[in-house]
Parts: sequence; structure tokens; C-alpha cells
Amino acid sequence: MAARKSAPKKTAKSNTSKEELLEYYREMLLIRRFEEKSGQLYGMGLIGGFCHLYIGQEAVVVGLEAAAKEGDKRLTSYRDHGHMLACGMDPKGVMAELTGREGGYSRGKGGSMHMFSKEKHFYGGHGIVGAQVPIGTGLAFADKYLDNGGVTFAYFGDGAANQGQVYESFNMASLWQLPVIYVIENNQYAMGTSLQRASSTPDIYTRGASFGIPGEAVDGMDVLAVKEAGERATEHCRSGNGPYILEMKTYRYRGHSMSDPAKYRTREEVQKVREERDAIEHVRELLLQGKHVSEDDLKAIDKEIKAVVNDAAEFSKTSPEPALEELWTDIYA
Ligand SMILES: Cc1ncc(C[n+]2csc(CCOP(=O)(O)OP(=O)(O)O)c2C)c(N)n1
Ligand SMILES: [Mg+2]
Repeated sequence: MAARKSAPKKTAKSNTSKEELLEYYREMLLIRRFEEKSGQLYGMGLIGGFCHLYIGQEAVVVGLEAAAKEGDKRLTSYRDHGHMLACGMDPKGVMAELTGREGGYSRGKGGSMHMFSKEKHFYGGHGIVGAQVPIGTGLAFADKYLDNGGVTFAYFGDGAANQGQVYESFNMASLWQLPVIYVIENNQYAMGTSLQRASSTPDIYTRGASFGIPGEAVDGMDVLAVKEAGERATEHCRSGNGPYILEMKTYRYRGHSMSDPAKYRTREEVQKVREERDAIEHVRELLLQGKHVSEDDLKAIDKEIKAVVNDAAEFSKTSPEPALEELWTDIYA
């Protein structure tokens, strides 16, 4: 099967209900406010180590979670807070992990890049570029073996897409027809290196063609387009047709991590995307244009989300640091 040739799609919005739009609005806003708060806590010295924010890319996880079913699995790179929130993990537990506290998902011993939730089928948080791709392929192998109808969403970046282990995974997934969706979050940069400078082919969605894996490019700033593409992909996987590739055309507004001099792109470039393509602004406009809500309704939602994030921040400051004995637990030897 050849890769499907397609330009990013814009969706027909008329059939989307008010409830659905509001749900996406809330979820994307939660991620954005959570990440802004994380940036603040980092600046205050309350979060140490590495911290990679997801601001700008919110529509990708929110749209795909809308296409997922209970029991589906997901895993991603170090840019992982948005994925955790979108699959329903508790903002308090995520933020307390960022600050290294006992109330965190890894009891304060993992930090930003190392959190998991068996309950929500979230398998990390991976700091090694591309490492999650074979692991996700293995999760899909388990689903196929158990014949449980589950699908795995394996997220990775445009930079990771040039890694060897990605193609070993593609080969096995296609050979064994594994139910895995490879979600390439193409935010156009790998640290300070643009896709244009690092990639022999800009259309990453075609990368599965030689393995017989279909792929499509999606406007990753349009949550409705993402959800529709996610439905095509999950349908493909659940029908026993093997893997699928979704290249999400997206953009990160912040630096690669909290320590990024940002010399590789102009402020104007970032500003232009914010003004013309912002995913949250897009849904906000749909809600207002459709007269589903008033400005005041949206303000009330903003307030509600802010309160959730402030509670999480408060918890992440007041939860105690892990006890000394914890040094000797969870050790693999
Ligand atoms: C194997 C490996 N090589 C290099 C690094 C350093 N590194 C961390 S993130 C990154 C860029 C990855 O970019 P991309 O896959 O586009 O993801 P994004 O950060 O844009 O989400 C690099 C080179 C690493 N963590 N692991
Ligand atoms: Mg990238």
C-alpha cells in the first residue's frame, strides 16, 4: 500500500456539537495553562532538571484522545505533560512530579520525563529520542497477541523520525500487522535544527511507504481535523490492517526546553503562527461564531481552568519531598 498523498486538511465544522467543541476548548486550555504554570515554577527554581513545554501543540493530543477508546495505550517523548493531562491523569500528580514531591506520579523520583499511569495506559515519558517507538510497537504486539482490540498511539517528533529504530519498528509492525498509530508531531524543529536542514524528505508521512504503511499529513493545529484523522487511523488498526502513520503539522511556541537560547528562528515567525494558526483560538472562534457561548461563558471557563492549575501548583509546593528511605525502593538490580 502506498502512502496517501494529501495536503493538510481543513475540516467541515458544521456538524460538530457545542458540547464537543467545549470539551476540546477546556482540554486544550488546561494543557496550555498547566504548561505556563510549569514554566513559572521552573523560573522560581521549584522545578529542576529538564523541562520541555508542549505549548502550541495542544490540538494534537486532544484531537487524538477524542478518537481513542478505553484501553488504548499511549506513550511519547520527554515533551509529555500534555499527553498525560489529555488522557486524564491528575494535574496535581503531574505537577507534584515536576517539583519532585511525594505526591507525584513517580513519588517525586522521576520528574518531568519519567511518569507513568497504568490506570490511564500511559507508558511514559522517554528521554532518549525515538526510544518510545519500539516500546510502543511492543505494546501493540501485546494487544495483537491478546486479541483485545486495543490500539497504541506512539508519538514522536520530526527529529526522531530520522532515527534508525523507527524504521526497524515500522518493518516489524507492518510484517506482523500490529495495531499501532505512529504519530509524528512535526513541530518543524529538533532542538535548534529545522526540518528543512535535517531531513532529506520534508513529507514525513510518506516514510512508511517502503514498508507498506499508509500515512497522511494532518493540520495539527485544527483539533477537528486531528480527531477525524485519528478516527481513520484507529478504524484502520482495529480492522486488522496493521500500522498507520499520522504526520501532525504543528508548532511549538516555546523553546526546545526551558534552557533554549532560541537563536534559530525569529520572534516574528513564532508570532505569525500564534496569530494565524493557534489551535485554542480556532475553537474559541468556532464557539463564538456558532453563538454556542458568550464571551462571559468563556471567561468563566478560563477561571475554572485557572483554579484547577493553581490547585495543582499549590499541591506541588506543599506535598513533602520523598522520604530518605525512598532512595532504596524501586531499584532495578
Ligand atoms: C538518542 C538521543 N540523541 C540526542 C538526544 C538529544 N535530544 C533531545 S531532544 C532532541 C531533538 C528531538 O526533536 P524532535 O524529535 O523533533 O522532538 P521535539 O523536541 O521537537 O518534540 C535531541 C537531539 C537525545 N535525547 N537522545
Ligand atoms: Mg520537533
